[in-house]
Amino acid sequence: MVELAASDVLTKEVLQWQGLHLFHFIGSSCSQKLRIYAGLKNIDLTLHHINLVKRENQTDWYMGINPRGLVPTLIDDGKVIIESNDIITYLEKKFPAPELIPPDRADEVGDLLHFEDQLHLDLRAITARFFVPTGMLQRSDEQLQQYENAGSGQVNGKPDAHKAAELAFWQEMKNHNGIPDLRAQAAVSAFRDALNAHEENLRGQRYLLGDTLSVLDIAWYIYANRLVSVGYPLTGLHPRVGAWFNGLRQQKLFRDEVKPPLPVKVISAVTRLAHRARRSHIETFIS
Ligand SMILES: N[C@@H](CCC(=O)N[C@@H](CS)C(=O)NCC(=O)O)C(=O)O
Repeated sequence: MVELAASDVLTKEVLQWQGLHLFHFIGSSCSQKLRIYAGLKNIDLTLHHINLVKRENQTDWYMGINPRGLVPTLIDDGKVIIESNDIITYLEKKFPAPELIPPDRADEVGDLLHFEDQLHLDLRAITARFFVPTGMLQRSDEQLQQYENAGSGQVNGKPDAHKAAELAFWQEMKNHNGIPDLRAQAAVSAFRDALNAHEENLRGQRYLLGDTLSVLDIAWYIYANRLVSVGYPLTGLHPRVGAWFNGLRQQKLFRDEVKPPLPVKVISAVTRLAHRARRSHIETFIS
């Protein structure tokens, strides 16, 4: 659980905040996951929008709250919790109903959420390669330097190793002027393998963990949605997963959450067409 120590938090004012506050971004996959979760639970959160396109996540103020400069972040009566899955696990204890993590399978769900989180940089690589134009995401040396220096660099009262992984991701992208083919290939394969496993799971059950909805369905719905948005042939390759995804999409909360605003729709459609014209669309990376 990544609950920050007071010394990790440089923006001290949030330590005095009362109630539940969520820092999020409209188009961020982890924020979408959390908003669906909170919606299903009817949890009343004060939302604070952090615009990633305007790099509001890299201001000293926000890096002083989340030393990784990532969304989401939860503040609960001055407690600062980062990492979407940790936030969900925390909220599940505070708001047990309706149950979205069966208590008798909490460890198993923890492992499966950890696995899901491990794929997050793969999702980002796929997004950066196939969903948005490279220039929109590229970081300059100056921005990387600023990111490196901002915030306490600590979580749980200790130096944070994860920041180096973030820096490595953006540095690699900068060095290659985008996501290199091999990186894209590895990311697509990682998702294909995981979805093949879900295809097997769904052979005899309605949802990923059994016959009732759980946080895993929410988390993987968001991943599946992003993959579908970039042209991954979900139903063609994994028909049961495709049917599960379309079933969840029938629910208003799930459907509305992933509806992209018009400018994003246009930009991603143009990016997709450009990749197709160059024959470098996602399907060419499926081995
Ligand atoms: N493992 C983290 C990942 C958080 C993350 O990478 N968030 C993305 C949005 S989905 C972000 O804030 N990116 C910042 C950026 O792109 O600069 C979690 O689950 O909360």
